[in-house]
Amino acid sequence: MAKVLFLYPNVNAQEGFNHGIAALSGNLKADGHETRLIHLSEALYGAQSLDEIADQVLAFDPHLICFSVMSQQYKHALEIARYLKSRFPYPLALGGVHATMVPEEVAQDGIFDYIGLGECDRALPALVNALWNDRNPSAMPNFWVKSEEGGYTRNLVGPFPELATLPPKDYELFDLDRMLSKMNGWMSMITSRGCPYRCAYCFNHQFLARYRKEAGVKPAAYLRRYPIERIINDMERLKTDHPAIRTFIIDDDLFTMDEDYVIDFCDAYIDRGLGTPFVVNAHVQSFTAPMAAALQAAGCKILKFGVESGSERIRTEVLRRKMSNAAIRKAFDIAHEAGLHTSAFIMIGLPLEKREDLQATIDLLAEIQPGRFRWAVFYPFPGTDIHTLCEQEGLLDPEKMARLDNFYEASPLRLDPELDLWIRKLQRCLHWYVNARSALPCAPLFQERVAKLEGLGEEAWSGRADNFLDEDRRLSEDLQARSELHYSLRFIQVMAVRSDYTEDDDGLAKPVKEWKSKPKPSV
Ligand code: B12
Repeated sequence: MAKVLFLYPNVNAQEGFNHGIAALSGNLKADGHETRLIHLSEALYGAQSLDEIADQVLAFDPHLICFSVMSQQYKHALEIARYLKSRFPYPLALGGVHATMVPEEVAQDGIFDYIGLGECDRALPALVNALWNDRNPSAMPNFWVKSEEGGYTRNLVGPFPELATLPPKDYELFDLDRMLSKMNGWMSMITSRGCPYRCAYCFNHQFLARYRKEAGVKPAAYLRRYPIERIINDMERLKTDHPAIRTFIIDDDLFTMDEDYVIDFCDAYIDRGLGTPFVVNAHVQSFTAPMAAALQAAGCKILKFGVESGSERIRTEVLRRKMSNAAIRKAFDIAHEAGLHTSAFIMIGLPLEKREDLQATIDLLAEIQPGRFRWAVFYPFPGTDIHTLCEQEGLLDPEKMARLDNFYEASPLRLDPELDLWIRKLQRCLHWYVNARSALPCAPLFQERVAKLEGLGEEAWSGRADNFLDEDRRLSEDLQARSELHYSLRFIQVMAVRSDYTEDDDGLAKPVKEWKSKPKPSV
């Protein structure tokens, strides 16, 4: 049968598992095909040159090479694909979120023979079967197929796959033990697909719009779950085969959509004696006390909420994320009363955001006191409504956008220089501002520090920025010694954790040792 090679450019990004590839590989294997993976991750395997990649490709001698990409990794995929094309005759396919959001841009580059749109669980095996049996692949659903003349036949997407009918995921295509040792034993799981919200910065509104238009899918059909039994079986087997698993991170867009489901899942988790701590994503609008109690009883270690901004105006008008500050407070209170450790996701540098909006974000964090908060500098993904808004407002700076392949460093938008400088300061020190505005006894100390930060101009700040990690660690150690509650940077450079949170065998939340901000090209 056919040999299919997956290439995952997981470059200068959070390293880890890819559920799309695992699902596709499982589907191909169910049809009898052979699969292999080249996982490009400088964090996991070190940088690999184009020639090293080409050698591995040649050694497998595949019938089809499948790239899976998100937007910020597309440029890496393109570079590798161009190189492979210059050396080998293997047909190239590209899929993943980026291909679905902006297939026109991918088609314009003209490198890929097949552009996969949407969920290709059954569409990819259908394509491979056609290629293997020498059938004409040009009418394959979900694929834009390159013709001999260079244009593309643009086929429509088919209906969403039904999750319960899909073959098992091929978890073992990845080197899980290597990943687990690098990621402190965290194993990613997905229990559902789809989201009921249509936030302007997320891919979901566009993704569903294509399915509505091309396949006549109703919005309700977008939300699908794997049977609980199947997920629990997967978790059990993974734990047996990989004793290094210490935490399951349930990466669904939204795990807490439905109270009955959450309770049933938690009951099954307890009944089967899984016992491994787990982490879930929640939404303040649909979070309830019975959910909190069930999650707490089953061993939920972190409950993550998207807060994004403390400004109701920004959330409503720019992000299309309608929820009141009162709803946010209530959800965090419910979680804290149940004894859950909470996390708030935050974005800074949003389009049309003013100084007072950023101040509202700081104030809301100081007030709700999440267990931790994690922030990103806003990056507009192509194909989203917020990308269009940025374009209309003249905020897009193509040069900055092309340079950045992460959202840790700086804003890719054209911003007022004073605001831009403040955003760069907040990118490193957001938690100092939150400490300063909180009701914690450490507040006056941080107010003093923040006042000094505020006085720094462009040059003085750039001299200081890289030393901030050490400064933060030293200050945190002093405060810890005095048992003064505060937020400090832990685990990664864009996450602040309350100092009374403990984790791991040594009982400590790990301080951050280095900035992960410089691009480390792997190709
Ligand atoms: C879990 C998750 C992660 C996990 C695991 C990543 C993974 N790929 O599985 C981790 C934490 C590692 C992660 C990291 C990142 N993520 Co993430 N992540 C998600 C999340 C919540 C679920 C992904 C998922 O498993 N979906 C289910 C699977 C089955 O779908 P899928 O992967 O898209 O695959 C299907 C199709 O795309 C297609 N397909 C996929 N590959 C291919 C290849 C071919 C050839 C074909 C034909 C088809 C095809 O078929 C698959 C099966 O149906 C999504 C949101 C979402 N709901 O998709 C965000 C999302 C994908 N992530 C996003 C981002 C931005 C990131 C990061 C950049 C964040 C960071 N700070 O570094 C990194 C980038 C990692 C990288 N690529 O190197 C954005 C991407 C936006 C964009 N336009 O690029 C998303 C869409 C969230 C959002 N808000 O919009 N992420």
